Amino acid sequence: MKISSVEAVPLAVPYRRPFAFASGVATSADHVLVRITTDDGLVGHGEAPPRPYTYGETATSIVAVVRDVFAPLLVGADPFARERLRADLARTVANNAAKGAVDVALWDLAGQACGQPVHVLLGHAADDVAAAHMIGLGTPAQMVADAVEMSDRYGVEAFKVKVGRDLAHDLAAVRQLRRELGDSVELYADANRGWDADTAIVAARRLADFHVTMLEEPNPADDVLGRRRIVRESPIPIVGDESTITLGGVARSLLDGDAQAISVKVARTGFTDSAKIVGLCEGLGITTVVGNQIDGMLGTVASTALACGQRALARHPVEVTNFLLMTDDVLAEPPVIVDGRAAPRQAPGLGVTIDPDKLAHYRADR
Ligand code: MUC
Ligand code: MG
Repeated sequence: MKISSVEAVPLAVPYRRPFAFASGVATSADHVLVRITTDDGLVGHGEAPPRPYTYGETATSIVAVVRDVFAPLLVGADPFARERLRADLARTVANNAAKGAVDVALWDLAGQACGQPVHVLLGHAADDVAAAHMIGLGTPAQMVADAVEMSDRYGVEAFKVKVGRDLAHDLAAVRQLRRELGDSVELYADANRGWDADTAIVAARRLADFHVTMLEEPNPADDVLGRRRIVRESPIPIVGDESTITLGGVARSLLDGDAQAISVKVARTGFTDSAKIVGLCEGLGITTVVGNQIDGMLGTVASTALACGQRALARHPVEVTNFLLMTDDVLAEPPVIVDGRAAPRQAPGLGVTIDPDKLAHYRADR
């Protein structure tokens, strides 16, 4: 089996409302659909969400690097030779989301070729996982309303609360969330580098008072000594996300004392490097959690497959609900969250079908 074509299709699907966080705001799903076709007619899919505030990529840059740089390396290659292709792609630095989408599409193909779902190929650790919901920045009342809806409608009991602006405002939101949701739900926080080290240390102590379990990216990790000071003084673990986006980056961050847990995202490390990161962390006794890059529906299906494939990831609630912001998508069937849990698809590969009419409607290069 050989790869016969690689496409990168920019999409534009409106959100119900913007999703805000300390480093940016997303107003629509302007993701890039990567489609890899083989000479025997299989089609693998991956989704790259452009996050300029995190990786410097835009939809235009993702389309260009996939079409102009990666496609010539992929066409004619064996899609099972993922390690060779990974090395070929690695000759181009960065472009994390573009590489992640290519890797996801290759695993989708491998699963289809073997007649097995991706989570089974990855190790089939769980039949489903608890879902966690990311609450975007807003007024305390808006943030509580979002969480209550997710709890009442979908049974979600774990929430990652965006923080990282004015501390009094953040603490007011967390206080109200804890009061409305009760003690049994898990709250953890993500500042997306919004604070300086001194503010972050105060914040970590105050968040711990509300039984917040972890704090992600409190300040820029490049503030090297400041970050180490936070890690030393925080009563709750500091999670690396945008400062730990590659296998080597995770290793360096852990050795330098920049983070005590790692957020793993299919959207930037695909299945291949996500599994390598999980293995590295498992060996070191470091917690890994599946994060959400404001994934669309395809990315959500992939994140669920990863979590259900790896034991270390299946243990913690998995961030798989933010596709609900989308008014629609190109997938024929949206992901499903029931009783606070997400299950992987049972069909071979990722088990997704692209609706051709929706693709025609939402493609941004018409
Ligand atoms: C997160 O966990 O930081 C926001 C930007 C991005 O790339 O991912 C999200 C969520
Ligand atoms: Mg984060």
